Amino acid sequence: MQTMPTPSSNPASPIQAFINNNPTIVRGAVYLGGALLTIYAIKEIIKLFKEPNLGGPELPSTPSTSGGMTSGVATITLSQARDYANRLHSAMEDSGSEEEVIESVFGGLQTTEDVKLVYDAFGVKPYGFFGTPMWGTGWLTGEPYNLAQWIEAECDCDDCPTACSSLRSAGYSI
Ligand SMILES: [Ca+2]
Repeated sequence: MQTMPTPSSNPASPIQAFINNNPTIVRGAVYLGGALLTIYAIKEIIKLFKEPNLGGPELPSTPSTSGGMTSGVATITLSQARDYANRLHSAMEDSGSEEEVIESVFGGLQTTEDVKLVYDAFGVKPYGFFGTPMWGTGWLTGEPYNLAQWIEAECDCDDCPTACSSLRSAGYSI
C-alpha cells in the first residue's frame, strides 16, 4: 500500500490507518461527495439558464461598497430603473427569493437618487404568502407592499446587506 518511497520508519498516519481499516466508509464518503458536487453543479447550471435576462442592461460587475453611497444626481435612466425594479420583483415573486440577484441590483446603484428611482419604479405590489399572492381574499390576496417591505419580507438584512444599506441611505426605513 505504501506508495511513497520515503525511508520513514513512522507508522502509517492515523488518517491512512483509518482509510485502510474502513475502505467501505471511505468509498461511501467519496461517492457521496461526488454526488453532492454533481447535484450542486446541476443546480448552478439550471440557475444560469433561469437567470432572467429580458434584454435589459447588463448589471455592473463590480458592486459598489455598501455604505459608500452618495447622494446627488441619478446615474441610471428611468427605463433602467424599471428594468431593475422588474428584476427585483422576479427575484422575489416566487417561492423563496434570489438574494444574489437582489444584492447585484442594489450593488449596481451608485447614488441615493438611483435607489429612489428604482423604489418609485417598483411602486406598490401586493405581497402575500411567499411573494405574489395567488387567489381569493384575505391573507392570500396580499398586502400592498413597497420595495422596502418586499425586501424585508423576502430577504432580511443579514442576507441582503447591500439592499438594506442602500434603502436606508436613500431614507427608507427597513
Ligand atoms: Ca418569494
